[in-house]
Amino acid sequence: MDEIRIEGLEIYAGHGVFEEENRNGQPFFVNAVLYTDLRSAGLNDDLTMSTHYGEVSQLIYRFLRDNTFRLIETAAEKTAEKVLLAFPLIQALDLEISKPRAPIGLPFSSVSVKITRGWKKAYLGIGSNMGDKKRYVEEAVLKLKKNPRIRKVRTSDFIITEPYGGVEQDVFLNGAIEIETLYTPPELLGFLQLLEQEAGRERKIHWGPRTLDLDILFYDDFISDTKELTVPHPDMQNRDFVLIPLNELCPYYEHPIFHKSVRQMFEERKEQEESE
Ligand code: A4P
Ligand code: MG
Repeated sequence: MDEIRIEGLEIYAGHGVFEEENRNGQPFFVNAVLYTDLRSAGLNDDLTMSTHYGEVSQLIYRFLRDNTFRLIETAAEKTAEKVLLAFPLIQALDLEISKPRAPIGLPFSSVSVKITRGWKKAYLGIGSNMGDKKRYVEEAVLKLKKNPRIRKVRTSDFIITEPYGGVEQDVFLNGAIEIETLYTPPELLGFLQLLEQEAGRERKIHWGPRTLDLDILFYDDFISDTKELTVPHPDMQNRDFVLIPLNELCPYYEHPIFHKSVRQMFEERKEQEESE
């Protein structure tokens, strides 16, 4: 991806663990690399199609001058999020904050932290088979859309599906959702579980009836196999209620372990069903 670079932005500010640092202040230096597509702006000579590096610099400058953090880690984390939320064309950024006069008591030239943060694409499975299913699902989508750390929410059609997994229960309303998010995978899971709780979800029977179920199907090319978080979803290739809506949203998306597209998994599942 193309880059806009800001180097050596100097800010006199009060970040530090010691009270004198907060009181007296000292110089900090920021380097930022903004990852963004510059093609249209370049071809059209039009600033509105790009991100104004002056405005980004001003925002970083004011934010770090007007707030006080103990750690430069926190200063970097908060500044990165501020920039990503304020400038939607920036897909990701590297942010480095250095502190050349940190109270170390030894000769050194500088200490710094550098982080990379950005919007990550994720796919969610959503299902309901209790009460007003349509309302539970619609409310969840609305809450995803309202969260500032989630954007570009796109939903599949919602389909009625027979219960899978052997538990006798009502039919499900199922769908898939594409998002971009600033959350890490565990943070995203935490937010989805909050939405489940708000829908009055009770965990009684494994694979049993539920007002709302939200699963992370894919998160970028992230792979995890802990009990708390298994991504990609370990059983997706066997589930029509996942593959049908997912194939509608992202047929060419590649499974990071099987290295198969969603369409391929969907076709293979159909073949398997036909031979059963
Ligand atoms: N967890 C691990 N990985 C993930 C992930 N990728 N996304 C953990 C979300 N959660 C994940 O889930 C149990 C634990 O899974 C959580 O604590 C989380 O840390 P749960 O939602 O409390 O329990 P569950 O839903 O009963 O179990 P599970 O294994 O999540 O079931 P599924 O896979 O959600 O399947 N039939 C139809 N037609 N449509 C359905 O939607 N859903 C299920 C439930 C069964 N049959 C269905 C449908
Ligand atoms: Mg679940």
